[in-house]
Amino acid sequence: MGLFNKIKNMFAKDKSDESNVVAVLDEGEEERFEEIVEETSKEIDPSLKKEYKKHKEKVKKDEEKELEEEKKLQEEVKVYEKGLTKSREGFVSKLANLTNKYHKITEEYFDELEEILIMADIGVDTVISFMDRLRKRVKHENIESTEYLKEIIVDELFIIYVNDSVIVNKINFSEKKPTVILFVGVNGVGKTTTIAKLANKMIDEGKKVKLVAGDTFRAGATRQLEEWANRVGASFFGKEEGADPSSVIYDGLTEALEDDTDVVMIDTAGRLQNKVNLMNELEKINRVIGKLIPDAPHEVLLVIDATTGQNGISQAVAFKEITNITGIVLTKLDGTAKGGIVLAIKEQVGIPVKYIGLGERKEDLQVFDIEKYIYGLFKDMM
Ligand SMILES: Nc1nc2c(ncn2[C@@H]2O[C@H](COP(=O)(O)OP(=O)(O)OP(=O)(O)O)[C@@H](O)[C@H]2O)c(=O)[nH]1
Ligand SMILES: [Mg+2]
Repeated sequence: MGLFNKIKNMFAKDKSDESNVVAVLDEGEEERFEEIVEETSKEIDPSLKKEYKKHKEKVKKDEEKELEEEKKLQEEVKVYEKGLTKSREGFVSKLANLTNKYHKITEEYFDELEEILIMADIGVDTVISFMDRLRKRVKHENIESTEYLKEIIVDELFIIYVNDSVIVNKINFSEKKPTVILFVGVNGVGKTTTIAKLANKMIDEGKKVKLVAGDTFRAGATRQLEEWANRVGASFFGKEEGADPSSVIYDGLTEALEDDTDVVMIDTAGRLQNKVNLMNELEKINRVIGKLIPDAPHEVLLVIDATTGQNGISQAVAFKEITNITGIVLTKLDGTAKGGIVLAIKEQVGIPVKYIGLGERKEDLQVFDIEKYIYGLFKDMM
């Protein structure tokens, strides 16, 4: 079974199928079954009866847990579906039209397909190597119909992303408290809101989170972070505007070491007009963090705004040169039809996308999951 069908089966479950799985016995049958158990158990050992009851309770609990997890999964899939609406409408509907227009694969078909992929911001180099692979497969597998090729396209897009690598989208939590996460990125990409959303997620998981206002540059930045901390129930550390970011971070981490914080998230200023300055500043910040907690920061997350397209990719390349980025948060995917940027980042930057922002609500920040992403993108084609 191809990937296309696998993903389709994972998320596009027919609800009536689901209820069939849960209710193996219909109501009448279940009652009769209970009666039989009751009758037979009169003659058997009461401890067995107890055992049976225990077993039944466990089955019920497991079923409830499973339903709960299924519900959570469906909710997450919905966030992907909704957040990728623009991309789906822009890119996938074009792909569907192309399939309708050309029933057979021709050079014109390939040309138009290439154009659609480039428009989706998958990145020119990525598209060229993708088209190469596609042409080869069409030749080797003797594919003639564009309808079938649609499935191969989804397969190949997935391959671009996975591409022999192990996909690490998990946060690297430190065994010793606290885990330190540094957020970097240019102005306005969504660093502060991402911190708030991620803090909210971790607090929900029962972690004690502290937000540290390392952006002392922009007026109001410290207060904005403090407000978010209050709103999501995180603790906060900050100083006055214009203070040395490294000193804020040093004192914030000292406090975190004393008050049993699980996760420290550090906001930074994103001005990049001077690369050398930014590099020196980030170096100093890393040094200060390392002085207090030798293996920290445990994550350096670069936030980029998906609506800026290739410009965002250039930012990622620039940041990668000046500091050790461990993951990317791609925000505002809901605001662009160019959702293909996720694939371009993988191929052109080589840093895993760990989270994506699919809207402004706090639950719209999602762990990046390639299968849900592909489903959200291609759902109408499946
Ligand atoms: N639609 C949408 N909007 C988002 C998303 N993430 C962030 N935003 C919005 O982007 C705007 C900028 O967010 P901030 O978090 O202030 O960005 P920042 O990088 O901290 O900005 P500076 O502190 O000025 O450098 C806000 O209006 C956010 O609500 C997202 O995933 N989707
Ligand atoms: Mg900010």
